[in-house]
Amino acid sequence: MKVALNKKILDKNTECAIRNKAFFRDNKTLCLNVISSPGSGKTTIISKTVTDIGDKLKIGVVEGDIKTDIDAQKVRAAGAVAVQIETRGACHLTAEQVTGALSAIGAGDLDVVFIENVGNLVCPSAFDLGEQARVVVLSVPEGDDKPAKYPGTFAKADVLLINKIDLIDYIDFSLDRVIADVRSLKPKLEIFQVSATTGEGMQGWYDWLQARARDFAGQKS
Ligand SMILES: Nc1nc2c(ncn2[C@@H]2O[C@H](COP(=O)(O)OP(=O)(O)O)[C@@H](O)[C@H]2O)c(=O)[nH]1
Ligand SMILES: [Mg+2]
Repeated sequence: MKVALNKKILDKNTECAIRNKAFFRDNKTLCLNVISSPGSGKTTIISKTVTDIGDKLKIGVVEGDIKTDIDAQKVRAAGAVAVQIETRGACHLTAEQVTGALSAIGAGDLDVVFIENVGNLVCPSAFDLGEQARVVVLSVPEGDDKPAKYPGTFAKADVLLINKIDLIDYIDFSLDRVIADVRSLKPKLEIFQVSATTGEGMQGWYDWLQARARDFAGQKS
């Protein structure tokens, strides 16, 4: 006899991600999962965001790295409350690790939590952490072929920050190609061209972030 099982059997990460998402929803805390190659500028973007609009949004950061708390120290220096997760070799964060980090930053009292994932364009995209949106960073020196080579990560993004735009005149990088490639993967992707070091283009990102945080908080009241 065959028995039809309509209930999807969830893996442990998905179960934790669902719980995290409910936590963020109940507390009106917008959670963003930030994914990119190492060195594209995740920490610099988060730090600059905290410096520039930390008076308008209460921001916390969950940092993921294989080793060290260097990035947690950097974002704390910018004024954010932060906790570091050392994955000790793992190439991505898990939803369970994020659950364990939330009380350390008092996430329930924050407007925005950034999760800076372990740097790479492969593994993090396969693991839901319970975030409301994914922010993928691609920096100009990495080359314009990355969306074509790593489509899975870009197809799941909600926002693309093309960082280090200050270097565009010095590097062979076609913005047109990147934009066409990512739009073919995700037509509604929000794209901002920014420089986290000069501040160029950052206002558009801040406007998006503040509007999204406001809408998210409003939806649940
Ligand atoms: N020229 C330039 N350098 C940047 C920019 N953003 C970050 N960097 C530099 O890129 C390096 C890596 O940045 P980091 O934020 O640590 O990258 P992460 O590994 O993605 O967190 C650092 O030396 C930053 O100063 C930018 O917009 N322009
Ligand atoms: Mg970093």
